[in-house]
Amino acid sequence: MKKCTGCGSLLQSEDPKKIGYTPKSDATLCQRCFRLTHYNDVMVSYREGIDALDILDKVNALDALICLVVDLFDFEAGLFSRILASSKNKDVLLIATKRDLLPKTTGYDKFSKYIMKRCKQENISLKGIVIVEDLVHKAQSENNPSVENVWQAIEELRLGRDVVMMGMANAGKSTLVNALLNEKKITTSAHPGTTLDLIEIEMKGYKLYDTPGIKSEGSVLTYCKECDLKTLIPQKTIKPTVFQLKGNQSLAIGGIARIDLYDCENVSAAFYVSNMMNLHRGKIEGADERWKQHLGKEFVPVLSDTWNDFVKTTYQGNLDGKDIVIPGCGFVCIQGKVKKCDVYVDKKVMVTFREAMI
Ligand SMILES: Nc1nc2c(ncn2[C@@H]2O[C@H](COP(=O)(O)OP(=O)(O)OP(=O)(O)O)[C@@H](O)[C@H]2O)c(=O)[nH]1
Ligand SMILES: [Mg+2]
Repeated sequence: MKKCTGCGSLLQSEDPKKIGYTPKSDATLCQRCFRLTHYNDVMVSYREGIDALDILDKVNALDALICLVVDLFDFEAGLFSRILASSKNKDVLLIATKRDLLPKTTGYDKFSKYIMKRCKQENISLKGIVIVEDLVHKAQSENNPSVENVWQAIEELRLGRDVVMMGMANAGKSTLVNALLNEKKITTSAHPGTTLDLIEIEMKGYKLYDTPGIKSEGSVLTYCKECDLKTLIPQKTIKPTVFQLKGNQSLAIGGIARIDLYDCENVSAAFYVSNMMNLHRGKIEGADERWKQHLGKEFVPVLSDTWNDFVKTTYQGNLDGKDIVIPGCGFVCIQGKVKKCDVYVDKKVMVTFREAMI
């Protein structure tokens, strides 16, 4: 049976509701890939539909160099333990994507050191790191030297084995494979869950695989409305919005996160989120009422417009020089003394705190 060249699913003409459907007997693309590519119409979302264990089993069975593709903007989600558990005993090359979303003033070395440090903390052993430059506007390898760097690292580390790209949904795996091949072969889109099965590409003497992304359990992008993806995902380099804070302050990232900071002494909070997101600043006093009243109206986008669906995570330690990470939505870098921090997000979202990335 033929596979769709865009998403890897088996092509079939029997059931329009199942993956791989195409009404044409000679098609190479399924109807979903065709519509995604030409009209950006997602038809059916697979953000929550892909069986991670099945993908990990298939990858495990390969004798391959693992290229762990991690979105720098959504870095914490990319280090997901299940991926790494499956790649135990395998050689891992980390390829960081979407560097163009973060300020140019932060150099390659700082990002590399950061990645190495975080991986060490998570007991992840890497054979190499490559940071790729903007693959959307510089998709052709001839005007993007970092694509050549990926090839070099692969050639050096492959040691006769196949090569498999894996990572979280939406990390940019298929975009990277297309850039490596210098052709728009595989379907890419802003909707997590675009690639649906392994895609095998015959290279000279070995195979290169693209794989479906693993669902990011605690990420805003897994649960938001399709129409909000374009607001949440930054489209260009982020210019952080910086607030100077004193006393008790409540900050809102759209209707996604409320961050209450207590007893701030000359604190600066830099928001690395999409430039399309509305940020609000107010007093902690009365914040509950404001959220109940404005959630889904002034405070948008939302995962749920019910304040009862929010849960609180408290951070009591020293926040100076730390990032508050809202996976899929961005991070807030705190500098200065804060006594306590309460972060409220939807119960499905997993807030984390880390050493500042930038
Ligand atoms: N800004 C920016 N966006 C990128 C880059 N690379 C990929 N993207 C965007 O990221 C989104 C996801 O890209 P894909 O290549 O489909 O991601 P994937 O990892 O294959 O996703 P799944 O198949 O769902 O696992 C698309 O909207 C791409 O345009 C990059 O270098 N910079
Ligand atoms: Mg893909």
